[in-house]
Amino acid sequence: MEIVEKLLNHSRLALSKAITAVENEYDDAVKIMTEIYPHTGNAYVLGITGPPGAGKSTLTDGLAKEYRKRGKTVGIVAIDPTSPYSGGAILGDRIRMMDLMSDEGIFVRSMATRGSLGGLSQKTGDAVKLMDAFGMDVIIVETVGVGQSEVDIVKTADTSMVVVIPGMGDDIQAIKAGILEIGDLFTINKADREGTDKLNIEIEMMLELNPERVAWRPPINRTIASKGIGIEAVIDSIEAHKNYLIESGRLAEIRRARIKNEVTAMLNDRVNRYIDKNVVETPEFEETVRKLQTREIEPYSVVDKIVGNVLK
Ligand SMILES: Nc1nc2c(ncn2[C@@H]2O[C@H](COP(=O)(O)OP(=O)(O)O)[C@@H](O)[C@H]2O)c(=O)[nH]1
Ligand SMILES: [Mg+2]
Repeated sequence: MEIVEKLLNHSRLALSKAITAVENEYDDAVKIMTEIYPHTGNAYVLGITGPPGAGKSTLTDGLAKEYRKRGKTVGIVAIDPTSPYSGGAILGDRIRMMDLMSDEGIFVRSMATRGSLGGLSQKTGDAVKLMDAFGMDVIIVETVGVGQSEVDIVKTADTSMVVVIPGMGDDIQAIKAGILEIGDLFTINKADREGTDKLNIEIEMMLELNPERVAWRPPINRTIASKGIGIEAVIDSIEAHKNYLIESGRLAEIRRARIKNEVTAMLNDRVNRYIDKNVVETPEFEETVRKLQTREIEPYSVVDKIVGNVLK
């Protein structure tokens, strides 16, 4: 396909159009992804999650700039609905991003969260693959750590970073549910605020309680992202984690698990669509539901029969 050839030849416009095709499920999206696939698997994927307003986007800006200094190209996929990368950016943020936009080695894209998060997870994966094929060395996926699906998105990264900030009230309790377990590294942003030491101790204690963390102990970094302070140490930690993953053989395992998850999700999606179209949305099914309601039949045999037919 022409668009794929252009993308592989570093056309930013083609990359942008390809992501739009995937995002809106245009007819050529599947064909694009099919042709792109052999060219993927080279980028390092960093997931960043944390509560809204923690400074994830500010931190992402800083990390991207630092990666550029180190000679790496960077793709950014932002799935934060309040992200300054989105159309609803406030002026200050927009200016901040303009900085990044003018650099050819950086490509920023926000994904709309409309529609289901399940679908979003696949679209995010596709956007990452497109940036990967385009040739970005590092791809940063930023998402708000609020729901399970968002956490799942970050889980598929090679390295997952959890951003926390002091003074969130019940500090650790507020973020404990779900997202703390996935952190390969922790960044305490807004370290210019009171409560940073306390939060640091709390995270350390929590990591102490997690017996699974023996081979890799998640480092805790402190940053003041708005001033660009502490960014280099974060990148050093990411590199250290990457080296650990490579040397321990974990990176290959993580990537295998990611592929397995992706293809399983694709299979489920395809089967669900087939059943919706050929079973659920038929007049016979309405009749079946009526008979179930009057207890003329029971659902277990109905399901057995339908699955038997589908498998034929
Ligand atoms: N005081 C302080 N403010 C920060 C820091 N980092 C970011 N901010 C501000 O926090 C607000 C939210 O940042 P943003 O990056 O959009 O957060 P996100 O929702 O996690 O992506 C913005 O006004 C930033 O300027 C920091 O280290 N210290
Ligand atoms: Mg953001």
